Amino acid sequence: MILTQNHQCKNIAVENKQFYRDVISGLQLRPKQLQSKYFYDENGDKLFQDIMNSPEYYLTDCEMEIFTRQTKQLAAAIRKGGEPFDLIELGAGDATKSIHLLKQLMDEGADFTYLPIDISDHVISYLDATLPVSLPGLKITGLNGEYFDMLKKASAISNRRKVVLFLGSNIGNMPVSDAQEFCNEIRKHISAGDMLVMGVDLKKDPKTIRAAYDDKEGITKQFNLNLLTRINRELHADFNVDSFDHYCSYDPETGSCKSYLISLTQQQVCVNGENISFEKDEYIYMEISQKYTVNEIDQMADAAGFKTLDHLYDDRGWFTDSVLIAE
Ligand code: AVJ
Repeated sequence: MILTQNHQCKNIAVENKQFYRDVISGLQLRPKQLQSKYFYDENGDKLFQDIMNSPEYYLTDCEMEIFTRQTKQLAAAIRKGGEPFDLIELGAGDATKSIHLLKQLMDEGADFTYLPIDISDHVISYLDATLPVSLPGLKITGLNGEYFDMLKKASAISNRRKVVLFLGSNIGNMPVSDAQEFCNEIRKHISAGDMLVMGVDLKKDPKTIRAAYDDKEGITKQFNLNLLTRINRELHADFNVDSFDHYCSYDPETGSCKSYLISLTQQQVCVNGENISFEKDEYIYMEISQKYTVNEIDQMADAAGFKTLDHLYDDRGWFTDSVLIAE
C-alpha cells in the first residue's frame, strides 16, 4: 500500500515546548515511546482517580491500609530520629494517605513542619488552604516545582532533620537503574540521620498485577489513550485514538509491568508539522510500573547509602512502606 504524504501537516506555535520536544523525539525513536509523566492533564488526573477506585487497582487500598492501621508504628519510627523535623512529601497530591500520619503526629504533639512538594501549583494551593483547616495548628509550607529543585529549597529554608515521603509506588514509574539513581540523588540532597519513607509495590501473583493495569472496565486503556488526545489538543496532532489499542504485559522474572498502545492499522499521524508513520501492529511503549521484592528494596537502599529501619506491610503483604535512614 502506498501512503500519500499529508501535505496539510503544518507547524503552529505550541505553548509547552518541552512537551513538544519530548513527544517528537519519543515518536522518532525505534521502538516509539511516550513518557508517562505526561498522562496527568486534567482528564488524566480524573482517569487516575477512577483507576484508584477500580476493583483491580489494589495499590492505593494497600497503602491506605498501612497509613490507617499502622499509623502509630509509622509515627514512632519517624519520631525516633528526634525533633524538630521537616516532613517533606514528594508528589503530595491530595495527601489522602499522609493526612492520617499528620494527624497522628499532631495528636502526639510532635514538633514538625509539613512541606508538601508537587509539580502542580493547583495541588499546592489546595493543600495550603485546606490542611490547616482539617488539622488546626499544622505548620505547612507547600513547595511548587520539580522534586530536586524543591528539596534544595527545603534545605535552604531550614536545617532541621528531614523525613522524606515518597509514596504510592511512584518509584515504580522508573526502570530499575533510574530508580537506583533516583534514590542516590535523594540521598545526596539529605544528611546522615535523615529518613526516607518509600511506598513500593511488591512482586506477587502475576495475574493480580496484570489485572491492576488491564482493568475490565477499560479505564487504564482510556488513561493511556488520553495522552494521544492530549497530544492532539496541545500539539495540534491528528491521532485517531480509535485506531490504537492498549496492551499490558507483566514479566514475573524482571518484575516489569509495561503498557503499550498498538497501532491497529498502517497509518500516518501529523504532530505539529512532523509526519509520523505507523506500521500495522507497531507499538508505542507508554509506561513502566516496576515491582520489587523486599530484598531488592533493601539492596537498592543500601547502594544509595540508606539502612532499612523497618518495612510496614498491608495484611495481604502486597505492598510495603519502607522506612529508610540515611547513613
Ligand atoms: C501513579 C505511577 C503509581 O504505576 O501504578 C496506574 C500509575 N498507571 N495505572 C502505577 C498507573 C496505570 C501508577 N503510579
